[in-house]
Amino acid sequence: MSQRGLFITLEGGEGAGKTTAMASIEAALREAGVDLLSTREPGGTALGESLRRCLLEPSTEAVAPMAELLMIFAARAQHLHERILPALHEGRWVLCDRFTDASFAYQGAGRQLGTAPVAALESMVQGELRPDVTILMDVPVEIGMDRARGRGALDRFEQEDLEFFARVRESYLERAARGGGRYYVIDASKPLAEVQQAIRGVVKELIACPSVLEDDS
Ligand code: T5A
Repeated sequence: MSQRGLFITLEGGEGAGKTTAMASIEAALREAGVDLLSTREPGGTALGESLRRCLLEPSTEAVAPMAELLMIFAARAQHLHERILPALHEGRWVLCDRFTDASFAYQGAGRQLGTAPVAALESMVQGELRPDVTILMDVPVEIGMDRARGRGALDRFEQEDLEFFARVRESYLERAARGGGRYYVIDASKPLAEVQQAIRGVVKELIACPSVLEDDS
Protein backbone atom coordinates (compact mmCIF):
# COMPACT_ATOMS: atom_id res chain seq x y z
CA MET A 1 0.00 0.00 0.00
CA SER A 2 1.41 3.40 -0.95
CA GLN A 3 0.56 6.46 1.10
CA ARG A 4 -0.55 9.83 -0.14
CA GLY A 5 -0.34 13.21 1.55
CA LEU A 6 -3.13 14.79 3.58
CA PHE A 7 -5.54 17.00 1.65
CA ILE A 8 -6.70 19.95 3.78
CA THR A 9 -9.16 22.60 2.60
CA LEU A 10 -10.09 25.92 4.16
CA GLU A 11 -13.61 27.26 3.64
CA GLY A 12 -15.88 30.07 4.73
CA GLY A 13 -18.09 32.92 3.60
CA GLU A 14 -16.91 36.37 2.61
CA GLY A 15 -14.71 38.14 5.18
CA ALA A 16 -14.41 35.04 7.35
CA GLY A 17 -10.66 35.60 7.63
CA LYS A 18 -9.41 32.76 5.43
CA THR A 19 -6.45 34.70 4.07
CA THR A 20 -5.25 35.43 7.60
CA ALA A 21 -5.87 31.79 8.62
CA MET A 22 -4.07 30.35 5.56
CA ALA A 23 -0.87 32.14 6.55
CA SER A 24 -0.87 30.79 10.11
CA ILE A 25 -1.80 27.22 9.10
CA GLU A 26 0.92 27.23 6.47
CA ALA A 27 3.53 28.58 8.90
CA ALA A 28 2.62 26.00 11.60
CA LEU A 29 2.76 23.08 9.16
CA ARG A 30 6.09 24.14 7.66
CA GLU A 31 7.53 24.67 11.14
CA ALA A 32 6.53 21.08 11.96
CA GLY A 33 8.50 19.92 8.90
CA VAL A 34 5.50 19.12 6.69
CA ASP A 35 6.32 19.14 2.96
CA LEU A 36 3.43 21.33 1.84
CA LEU A 37 1.77 22.61 -1.31
CA SER A 38 -0.24 25.72 -0.44
CA THR A 39 -2.67 26.77 -3.13
CA ARG A 40 -6.11 28.25 -3.81
CA GLU A 41 -9.31 27.99 -5.82
CA PRO A 42 -10.40 29.21 -8.19
CA GLY A 43 -6.78 29.42 -9.36
CA GLY A 44 -3.59 27.58 -8.55
CA THR A 45 -2.48 27.23 -12.20
CA ALA A 46 -2.05 29.70 -15.09
CA LEU A 47 -5.36 28.58 -16.61
CA GLY A 48 -7.07 28.62 -13.20
CA GLU A 49 -5.86 32.13 -12.43
CA SER A 50 -7.19 33.37 -15.83
CA LEU A 51 -10.55 31.79 -15.06
CA ARG A 52 -10.44 33.33 -11.57
CA ARG A 53 -10.11 36.79 -13.15
CA CYS A 54 -13.15 36.08 -15.37
CA LEU A 55 -15.13 34.87 -12.35
CA LEU A 56 -14.28 37.67 -9.92
CA GLU A 57 -14.23 40.74 -12.17
CA PRO A 58 -17.44 42.74 -11.79
CA SER A 59 -19.32 42.42 -15.06
CA THR A 60 -22.27 44.15 -16.72
CA GLU A 61 -23.15 40.81 -18.34
CA ALA A 62 -25.27 38.52 -16.15
CA VAL A 63 -23.17 35.35 -15.96
CA ALA A 64 -25.36 32.23 -16.17
CA PRO A 65 -25.00 30.18 -12.94
CA MET A 66 -24.24 27.02 -14.95
CA ALA A 67 -21.52 28.85 -16.93
CA GLU A 68 -20.03 29.96 -13.60
CA LEU A 69 -20.11 26.42 -12.21
CA LEU A 70 -18.48 24.97 -15.35
CA MET A 71 -15.68 27.57 -15.27
CA ILE A 72 -15.00 26.70 -11.63
CA PHE A 73 -14.81 22.98 -12.41
CA ALA A 74 -12.66 23.62 -15.51
CA ALA A 75 -10.20 25.45 -13.25
CA ARG A 76 -10.46 22.60 -10.71
CA ALA A 77 -9.78 19.89 -13.31
CA GLN A 78 -6.57 21.67 -14.37
CA HIS A 79 -5.58 22.29 -10.74
CA LEU A 80 -6.02 18.61 -9.84
CA HIS A 81 -4.15 17.41 -12.93
CA GLU A 82 -1.26 19.84 -12.75
CA ARG A 83 -0.69 20.38 -9.04
CA ILE A 84 -2.91 18.72 -6.42
CA LEU A 85 -2.80 15.06 -7.51
CA PRO A 86 0.95 15.02 -8.28
CA ALA A 87 1.69 16.54 -4.87
CA LEU A 88 -0.56 14.06 -2.99
CA HIS A 89 0.95 11.10 -4.89
CA GLU A 90 4.44 12.29 -3.86
CA GLY A 91 3.28 12.16 -0.23
CA ARG A 92 3.16 15.96 0.13
CA TRP A 93 0.34 17.61 2.08
CA VAL A 94 -1.91 20.00 0.19
CA LEU A 95 -3.52 23.04 1.83
CA CYS A 96 -6.12 24.59 -0.46
CA ASP A 97 -7.96 27.88 0.12
CA ARG A 98 -11.48 26.78 -0.97
CA PHE A 99 -12.43 23.65 -2.91
CA THR A 100 -15.66 21.86 -3.86
CA ASP A 101 -17.51 22.67 -0.60
CA ALA A 102 -17.46 26.25 -1.98
CA SER A 103 -19.18 25.07 -5.18
CA PHE A 104 -21.95 23.39 -3.16
CA ALA A 105 -22.31 26.54 -1.04
CA TYR A 106 -21.99 29.31 -3.69
CA GLN A 107 -23.32 27.68 -6.88
CA GLY A 108 -25.53 24.93 -5.39
CA ALA A 109 -27.11 27.05 -2.63
CA GLY A 110 -26.20 30.70 -3.36
CA ARG A 111 -27.04 30.53 -7.09
CA GLN A 112 -29.75 27.92 -6.36
CA LEU A 113 -28.50 25.37 -8.89
CA GLY A 114 -29.09 22.64 -6.31
CA THR A 115 -26.67 19.94 -5.25
CA ALA A 116 -27.22 17.54 -8.20
CA PRO A 117 -25.12 19.33 -10.88
CA VAL A 118 -22.35 20.06 -8.36
CA ALA A 119 -22.29 16.44 -7.16
CA ALA A 120 -22.24 15.17 -10.78
CA LEU A 121 -19.27 17.38 -11.67
CA GLU A 122 -17.55 16.47 -8.41
CA SER A 123 -17.65 12.77 -9.36
CA MET A 124 -16.66 13.43 -12.96
CA VAL A 125 -13.72 15.73 -12.17
CA GLN A 126 -12.46 14.32 -8.86
CA GLY A 127 -13.35 10.64 -9.02
CA GLU A 128 -13.13 9.38 -5.43
CA LEU A 129 -10.93 12.22 -4.18
CA ARG A 130 -12.40 14.32 -1.36
CA PRO A 131 -10.59 16.52 1.18
CA ASP A 132 -9.43 14.62 4.27
CA VAL A 133 -9.87 17.64 6.50
CA THR A 134 -11.92 20.80 6.00
CA ILE A 135 -11.56 23.80 8.29
CA LEU A 136 -14.71 25.91 8.06
CA MET A 137 -14.38 29.52 9.21
CA ASP A 138 -17.94 30.42 10.18
CA VAL A 139 -19.03 34.01 10.60
CA PRO A 140 -22.48 35.66 10.59
CA VAL A 141 -23.13 37.18 7.17
CA GLU A 142 -23.38 40.81 8.36
CA ILE A 143 -20.06 40.65 10.20
CA GLY A 144 -18.31 39.00 7.24
CA MET A 145 -19.68 41.53 4.75
CA ASP A 146 -18.67 44.46 6.98
CA ARG A 147 -15.14 43.09 7.03
CA ALA A 148 -15.11 42.51 3.26
CA ARG A 149 -16.40 46.06 2.64
CA GLY A 150 -13.72 47.43 4.96
CA ARG A 151 -11.10 45.91 2.67
CA GLY A 152 -12.13 48.07 -0.33
CA ALA A 153 -13.67 47.39 -3.76
CA LEU A 154 -16.01 44.38 -3.88
CA ASP A 155 -15.58 41.58 -6.45
CA ARG A 156 -18.45 40.06 -8.48
CA PHE A 157 -19.43 37.61 -5.70
CA GLU A 158 -19.14 40.15 -2.91
CA GLN A 159 -21.72 42.34 -4.71
CA GLU A 160 -24.46 39.74 -4.07
CA ASP A 161 -27.19 40.45 -1.50
CA LEU A 162 -27.43 39.20 2.10
CA GLU A 163 -29.93 36.43 1.18
CA PHE A 164 -27.35 34.94 -1.19
CA PHE A 165 -24.74 34.84 1.58
CA ALA A 166 -27.26 33.50 4.10
CA ARG A 167 -27.85 30.52 1.74
CA VAL A 168 -24.07 30.08 1.36
CA ARG A 169 -23.55 30.02 5.12
CA GLU A 170 -26.44 27.63 5.72
CA SER A 171 -25.11 25.24 3.10
CA TYR A 172 -21.62 25.22 4.63
CA LEU A 173 -23.02 24.56 8.11
CA GLU A 174 -25.33 21.81 6.88
CA ARG A 175 -22.51 20.05 5.05
CA ALA A 176 -20.30 20.31 8.13
CA ALA A 177 -23.07 18.87 10.34
CA ARG A 178 -23.61 15.94 7.97
CA GLY A 179 -19.97 15.49 6.97
CA GLY A 180 -18.72 13.09 9.60
CA GLY A 181 -15.34 13.77 11.13
CA ARG A 182 -13.71 15.72 8.35
CA TYR A 183 -14.99 19.20 9.31
CA TYR A 184 -13.60 21.49 11.99
CA VAL A 185 -15.88 24.51 12.45
CA ILE A 186 -14.15 27.62 13.82
CA ASP A 187 -16.17 30.54 15.20
CA ALA A 188 -14.56 33.26 13.09
CA SER A 189 -16.63 36.07 14.64
CA LYS A 190 -14.36 35.96 17.70
CA PRO A 191 -11.37 38.33 18.06
CA LEU A 192 -8.46 37.45 15.80
CA ALA A 193 -6.26 36.17 18.67
CA GLU A 194 -8.94 33.65 19.72
CA VAL A 195 -9.52 32.53 16.14
CA GLN A 196 -5.78 32.03 15.64
CA GLN A 197 -5.59 29.99 18.84
CA ALA A 198 -8.44 27.73 17.69
CA ILE A 199 -6.71 27.21 14.35
CA ARG A 200 -3.41 26.36 16.02
CA GLY A 201 -5.31 23.74 18.06
CA VAL A 202 -6.62 22.06 14.90
CA VAL A 203 -3.18 22.12 13.25
CA LYS A 204 -1.58 20.58 16.36
CA GLU A 205 -4.11 17.76 16.20
CA LEU A 206 -3.39 17.11 12.51
CA ILE A 207 0.34 17.02 13.07
CA ALA A 208 0.03 14.74 16.12
CA CYS A 209 -2.13 12.13 14.40
CA PRO A 210 -1.89 12.34 10.61
CA SER A 211 -4.12 9.69 9.07
CA VAL A 212 -2.53 6.89 7.08
CA LEU A 213 -4.02 7.31 3.64
CA GLU A 214 -4.08 4.66 0.99
CA ASP A 215 -3.16 6.11 -2.41
CA ASP A 216 -6.16 4.99 -4.41
CA SER A 217 -6.87 8.31 -6.17
N1 T5A B 1 -16.05 30.59 -5.30
C1 T5A B 1 -14.91 29.88 -5.10
C2 T5A B 1 -17.23 30.00 -5.72
O1 T5A B 1 -18.24 30.68 -5.93
N2 T5A B 1 -17.24 28.65 -5.93
C3 T5A B 1 -16.11 27.87 -5.77
O2 T5A B 1 -16.18 26.64 -5.98
C4 T5A B 1 -14.91 28.50 -5.34
C5 T5A B 1 -13.67 27.69 -5.14
C6 T5A B 1 -13.15 33.98 -4.45
C7 T5A B 1 -14.61 33.81 -4.69
O3 T5A B 1 -14.82 32.61 -5.42
C8 T5A B 1 -16.04 32.05 -5.06
C9 T5A B 1 -16.25 32.44 -3.61
C10 T5A B 1 -15.47 33.71 -3.45
O4 T5A B 1 -16.38 34.80 -3.48
P1 T5A B 1 -11.71 33.91 -2.28
O5 T5A B 1 -10.58 34.64 -2.87
O6 T5A B 1 -11.37 32.82 -1.36
O7 T5A B 1 -12.68 33.24 -3.38
O8 T5A B 1 -12.71 35.01 -1.71
P2 T5A B 1 -12.99 35.67 -0.37
O9 T5A B 1 -13.93 34.94 0.49
O10 T5A B 1 -13.44 37.03 -0.79
O11 T5A B 1 -11.62 35.58 0.37
P3 T5A B 1 -10.79 36.71 0.88
O12 T5A B 1 -9.42 36.18 0.92
O13 T5A B 1 -10.98 37.92 0.05
O14 T5A B 1 -11.48 36.98 2.33
P4 T5A B 1 -11.19 36.19 3.65
O15 T5A B 1 -9.96 35.41 3.50
O16 T5A B 1 -12.35 35.45 4.13
O17 T5A B 1 -10.99 37.34 4.67
P5 T5A B 1 -9.62 38.11 5.06
O18 T5A B 1 -8.65 37.22 5.76
O19 T5A B 1 -9.13 38.89 3.90
O20 T5A B 1 -10.26 39.06 6.15
C11 T5A B 1 -11.14 40.11 5.80
C12 T5A B 1 -10.88 41.31 6.70
O21 T5A B 1 -11.30 40.99 8.01
C13 T5A B 1 -10.23 41.12 8.95
C14 T5A B 1 -8.96 41.05 8.12
O22 T5A B 1 -7.91 41.76 8.75
C15 T5A B 1 -9.41 41.70 6.81
O23 T5A B 1 -9.32 43.09 6.89
N3 T5A B 1 -10.37 40.02 9.91
C16 T5A B 1 -10.84 40.15 11.16
N4 T5A B 1 -11.28 41.22 11.84
C17 T5A B 1 -11.70 41.01 13.11
N5 T5A B 1 -11.71 39.79 13.72
C18 T5A B 1 -11.28 38.68 13.08
N6 T5A B 1 -11.32 37.49 13.69
C19 T5A B 1 -10.82 38.85 11.73
N7 T5A B 1 -10.35 37.98 10.79
C20 T5A B 1 -10.09 38.70 9.69
